[in-house]
Amino acid sequence: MAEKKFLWGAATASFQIEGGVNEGGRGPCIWDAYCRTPGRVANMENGDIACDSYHRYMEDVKLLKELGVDSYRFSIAWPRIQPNGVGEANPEGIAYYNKLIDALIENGITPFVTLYHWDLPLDLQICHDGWLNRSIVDKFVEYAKICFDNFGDRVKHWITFNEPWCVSLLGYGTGSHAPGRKSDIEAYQAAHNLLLAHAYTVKLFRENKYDGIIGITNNTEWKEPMTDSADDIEAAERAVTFDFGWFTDPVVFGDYPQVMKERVGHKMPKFTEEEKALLKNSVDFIGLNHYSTKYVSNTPVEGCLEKSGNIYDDPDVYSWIDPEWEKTQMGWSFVPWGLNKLLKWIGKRYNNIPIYITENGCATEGIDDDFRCRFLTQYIDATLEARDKDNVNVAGYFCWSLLDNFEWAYGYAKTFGIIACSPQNTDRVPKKSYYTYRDIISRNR
Ligand code: GBH
Repeated sequence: MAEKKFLWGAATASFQIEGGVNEGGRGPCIWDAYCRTPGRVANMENGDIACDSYHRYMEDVKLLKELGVDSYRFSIAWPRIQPNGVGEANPEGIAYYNKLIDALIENGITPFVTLYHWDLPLDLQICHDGWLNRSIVDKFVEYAKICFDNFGDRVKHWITFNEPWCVSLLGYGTGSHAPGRKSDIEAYQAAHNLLLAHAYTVKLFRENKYDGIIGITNNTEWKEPMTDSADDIEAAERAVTFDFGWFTDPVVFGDYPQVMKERVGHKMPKFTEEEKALLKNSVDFIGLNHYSTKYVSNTPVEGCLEKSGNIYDDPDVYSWIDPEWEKTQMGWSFVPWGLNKLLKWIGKRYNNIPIYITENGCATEGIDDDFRCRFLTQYIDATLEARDKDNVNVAGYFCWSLLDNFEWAYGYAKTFGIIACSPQNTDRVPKKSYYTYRDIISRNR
């Protein structure tokens, strides 16, 4: 099933770019409500306008074409398809994505579609407890079926979930993302239902014989052992396993990682034998979102980060950030070799399964974004080295992001785009890195 051609791409997500929140019959989502809750999002910014891609999507397609990408990763807003999360498909929502998909294909760009990038229909949260309620599994499968039936003739690359780690841990564990809950139990419960929704969606996809490939996108930093002591090596392994293995072991091996069951199993729901069988090998590829690296040790070291006092501490490790490392606008460290090591780790643990880097990039200021030019160049070098020297099965690379957009709790202050854009001025202005990325693509093709 895996394709041979390396896909060069750029990525976005519906809530972060579309705007038009009250148009085309779209219902409200949990982020619309979260943005209106004081103290949640910087400057109380919201997604009402964002990049206005709901109206200006043809400009996005044109810029993608000039960039020379093979593929565009975008997400479908569930509340455009089913305004309340259940029932008949909304024809205007279907029409919007039909137009986008057709425009991409006419321009030779492969659509790579995420079904869920965090914009849960609000009604499902308020009246049904969102990802905490097992009933969401069937609801998600119904939504996915509408998408497969309407777009599957042209879309051959599907991602069920973007970063279920963020949905669970940030949404239900620490509360820094919508719906803003703070409970370990809820985070593990949400994770469980996300994984089951993934498994039943893939079951449907395969049983109904839709044409194409389907996977999940998971995120993690690389965790480098602080020293070569056995304890630190194990701590680093444990940290990556808690982040990435939490959602990747189940979809490849059929269950949560052993180390999680041993340490936090009392807080986690368990899969039945039937669910395990369904989860096992429920991906054709793994999507990886990767941004940064930290050192990890088993015992505290001078200058290490404070513990968080919440679910973040569950891996029971200490993190240390090298002060010498360059930092992005988010404060995240620029460490390209971390991606190289992570790709090798994933390839080894998951039997050389195909990997798409579905997001990589950085926040930095300005149009003359030399920092981003270096960032992309070096992270792409690290990617191609893993593929060519270490035979890791990397099948594509998507830059995050095509546009400056709504950066969740940070609002519009953090800019990840290779093209400038803001709600105040939605004209698109390519940055220096847009041209650098264009050159990288044309050179490596
Ligand atoms: C992705 O999430 C999202 O998919 C995307 O929508 C978003 O715009 C993009 O990244 C940029 O943020 O605070 O040093 O401990 C990012 C997932 C998870 C990456 C937490 C950073 C913690 C770094 N993030 N991780 S740190």
